[in-house]
Amino acid sequence: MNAPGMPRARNPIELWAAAVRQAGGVGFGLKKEPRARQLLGSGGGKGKWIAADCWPDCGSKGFNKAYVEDGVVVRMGTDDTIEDSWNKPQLRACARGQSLRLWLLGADRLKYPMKRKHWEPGGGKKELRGKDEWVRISWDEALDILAGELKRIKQSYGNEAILAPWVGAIAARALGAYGGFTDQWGAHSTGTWLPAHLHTGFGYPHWNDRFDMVETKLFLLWGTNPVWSQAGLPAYTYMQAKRNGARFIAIDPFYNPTYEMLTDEWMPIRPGTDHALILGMIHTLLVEDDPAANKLIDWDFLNRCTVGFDAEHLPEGADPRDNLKDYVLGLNDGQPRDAEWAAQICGAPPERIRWLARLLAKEEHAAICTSGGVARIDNADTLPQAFIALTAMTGHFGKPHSQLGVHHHFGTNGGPQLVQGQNSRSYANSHLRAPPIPNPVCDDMMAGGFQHTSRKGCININEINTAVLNGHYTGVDGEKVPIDLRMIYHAHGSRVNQLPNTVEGIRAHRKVEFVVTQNMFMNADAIYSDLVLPVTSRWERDGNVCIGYREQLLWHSKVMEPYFECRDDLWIGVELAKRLGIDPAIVEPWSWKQEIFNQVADARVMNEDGKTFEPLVTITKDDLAAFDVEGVPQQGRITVEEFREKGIYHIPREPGDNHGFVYLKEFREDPDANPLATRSGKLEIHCQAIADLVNRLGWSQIRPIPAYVPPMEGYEATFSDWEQRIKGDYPLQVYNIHMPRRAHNFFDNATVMRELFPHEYIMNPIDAAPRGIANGDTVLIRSPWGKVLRTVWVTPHIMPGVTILGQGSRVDLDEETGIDRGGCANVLKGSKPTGGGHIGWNSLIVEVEKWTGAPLRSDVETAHVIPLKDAYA
Ligand SMILES: Nc1nc2c(c(=O)[nH]1)N[C@H]1C(S)=C(S)[C@@H](COP(=O)(O)OP(=O)(O)OC[C@H]3O[C@@H](n4cnc5c(=O)[nH]c(N)nc54)[C@H](O)[C@@H]3O)O[C@H]1N2
Ligand SMILES: Nc1nc2c(c(=O)[nH]1)N[C@H]1C(S)=C(S)[C@@H](COP(=O)(O)OP(=O)(O)OC[C@H]3O[C@@H](n4cnc5c(=O)[nH]c(N)nc54)[C@H](O)[C@@H]3O)O[C@H]1N2
Ligand code: SF4
Ligand SMILES: [Mo]
Repeated sequence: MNAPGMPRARNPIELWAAAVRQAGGVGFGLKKEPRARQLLGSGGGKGKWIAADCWPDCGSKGFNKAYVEDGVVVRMGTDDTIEDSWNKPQLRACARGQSLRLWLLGADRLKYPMKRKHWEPGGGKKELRGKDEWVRISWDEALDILAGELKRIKQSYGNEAILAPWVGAIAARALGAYGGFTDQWGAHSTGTWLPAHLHTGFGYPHWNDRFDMVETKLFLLWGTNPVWSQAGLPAYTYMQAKRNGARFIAIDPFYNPTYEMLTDEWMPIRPGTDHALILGMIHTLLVEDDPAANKLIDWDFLNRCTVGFDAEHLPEGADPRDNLKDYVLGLNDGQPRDAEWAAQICGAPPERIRWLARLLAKEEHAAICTSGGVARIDNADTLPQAFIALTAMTGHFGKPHSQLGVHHHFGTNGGPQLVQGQNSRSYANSHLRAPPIPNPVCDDMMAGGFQHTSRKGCININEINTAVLNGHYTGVDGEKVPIDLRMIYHAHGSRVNQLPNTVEGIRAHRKVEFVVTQNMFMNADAIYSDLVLPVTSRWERDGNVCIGYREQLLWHSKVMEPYFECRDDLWIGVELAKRLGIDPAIVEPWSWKQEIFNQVADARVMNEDGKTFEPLVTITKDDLAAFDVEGVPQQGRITVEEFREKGIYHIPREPGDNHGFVYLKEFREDPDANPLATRSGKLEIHCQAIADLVNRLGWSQIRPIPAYVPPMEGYEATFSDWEQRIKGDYPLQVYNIHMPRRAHNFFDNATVMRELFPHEYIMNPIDAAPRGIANGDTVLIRSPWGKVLRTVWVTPHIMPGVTILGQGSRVDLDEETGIDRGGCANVLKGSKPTGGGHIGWNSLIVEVEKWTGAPLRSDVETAHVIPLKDAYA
């Protein structure tokens, strides 16, 4: 599908999709292109190829190599360590990974420690944060300032006054030993799937093995875009299924490049209305099912393996009215959730809804593949239960070639990790595997900090900025908990930019007494700080070990010397500990080099029997001496040197081997002998645990069954009068997808990526024309929360009434007008908590107008417009 009137070269989808096709679908590895031969060639002979890490939070993992000549990285390459085959595919890098050199060595890379010119202890002209000049200082001065402010604030206000949820595992050790800090909880990425994975019995990871999956006959790609947001093997697996004749149907407001590559049909629906669509499908099946004839519903599975579908199968003590069947048929309130009702909300015609329901129910081998994006919606707390109900009633759990798959981060390939090692794919989790140092302020972390049971010293991510500004946050029982935050310590994040309500976030940053950012880049956190600490990238450290997907382990080596005066996070942690009077060995019990060698030694690979594991590497005494580390010799599959030299190990696979996996197979066969970890032991369509969690917090009240609750800022909210269908002040929906040119803030300043993928606001011609907006115009986007300028891409790839502003672009706020010229999605997003404490990024409403002021300059021209001039002059 091409956008009429679109110059091809300016259409990011076309470019991206073309890149995928040329690369054979493997996430933009450039192997088959002439340019790729240059990239993968010998590199000229003088230098050497080094396995070079790529560690953004990109939802995926590609293998990168850097060609280094005289200590300088001159080109990038990817996985050519094996012949490419479906049984054992290369782990190719995507376009972002291949631009890493340009991004990492770009103009906004931090080089020296800096302080804000008008900073003084206690803040000093705090309102100048983000506008002040920068002064280059020594590391000694920088670390003395940091330790001095930590001491002063701890003494005056206590450790709770230190807000440091993103400080990273290393500094967290120092701060933990120093008495702790205030932390955060709540799901960014998974939306409402996280509580669902914990409480409904539908856990994570849950995908079937890829060899199973390619035999699937029907895929509903339901709000997922792995070609952009989980680049690499997921899309490759889908391509194999397509070659096997599978049919693909897209259900999404946006006709994205994954769908361009795979789908036969596109069913546009509005953001945040999937729940209504599912209920309409369930209604269709309930009224059309004939157990004697068409067998649309798998009653056997529903009755044996789930609770909550009908009144006869409820958990003990449940209100008999709380069952999905009666709710959908409208037996209690006279409102059937039929296809007509659903169509009013989601925008798909009723006959299409019924068609889709029948198609899914009749296909023996079907899969619903969806994403966190669909659940990053206000009030979507029971949406996952609706997906579970639909999958269960159509008989697609626990059977070969059938499944419900959510999040493509490690999918589309489920089952036990076949090559086991550290998961340090992204910046957040590279650390020493030493026993953690407890944080005395925040007493209790569950599920990796996403969910809290007592939430002492721990603020929901929606309330971070308001807690700073208003001095309180919501406790576990919905109560107001007072807090007096005086300092913000940033590392491993871009929180000003990536949390809701960036303008409010800037105000919060100007309120506290001290802000420090420890990063590689002058990101928005650094801009609004008093002190900036430049850190080394993973290219400048003693390597990293990391799992790929289920079948690969990667070992990246040091690529270059530390850039200018950049120092490792580990070194900074140690120096900070010394100044705080803490034993530095608490932060660094052993060296990073030793840690990495330990990780290599501990790596395990599954044997052909599909049950036992053996060490991946053989280690000799000579190896220990050569690497100058401690350890014990061991026998494994490959030599240390081979692993280091290649940088990647792939386990051999073939169809029918002992590594296959079908999620919930044993449970389906015998649910009583294989109960799930839920209150009922069954899959919970009726899930009291989720209702309790949400209702206790008090931001909203929900039923234990998947009853539809409109989002606070969803389609319904675009009307001032829903009954009469009269549009309100914000008549359009906007939502934030994860865009190809960057991973959040990562890569966003690589000019080549800016050139390829301009950061445009996406809208349909039907919405643009009456507003006098043409493709390429600059437009002003207004939400109830803020204003953003962007160049517009007018295209039928997005459905009418819905618009897209990709997330991750750095804020560039004009303080006089309050307008953001950077296109930061969070300027449009309010920080209103919802449900179980996730963030509803994809439920937003706006109005758009043509901008009559000076048009925006191109993304490429503005790549490095950052306040650095004073520091480096
Ligand atoms: N390039 C790139 N890749 C990334 C990231 C990045 O920043 N850039 N970030 C990574 C991270 S941390 C995460 S959490 C993941 C996120 O990855 P996902 O959770 O998959 O989210 P997106 O890629 O934003 O959106 C996926 C698809 O969902 C659709 N969609 C959004 N809302 C709705 C809805 O309400 N209903 C329906 N039916 N469809 C909807 C979008 O149009 C899009 O086609 O991406 C990861 N990968
Ligand atoms: N509006 C809107 N906002 C969103 C989303 C959305 O869909 N819409 N998506 C949300 C999601 S899913 C996520 S996961 C978050 C991500 O939000 P963040 O995690 O805050 O964003 P990143 O840009 O990935 O931040 C990572 C930072 O770590 C730095 N870094 C990398 N390596 C190191 C290191 O070794 N040491 C140190 N000290 N720093 C390092 C990088 O330079 C970068 O600045 O954004 C969320 N924000
Ligand atoms: S950005 Fe992600 S998918 Fe792309 S090369 Fe880097 S790790 Fe791989
Ligand atoms: Mo995420």
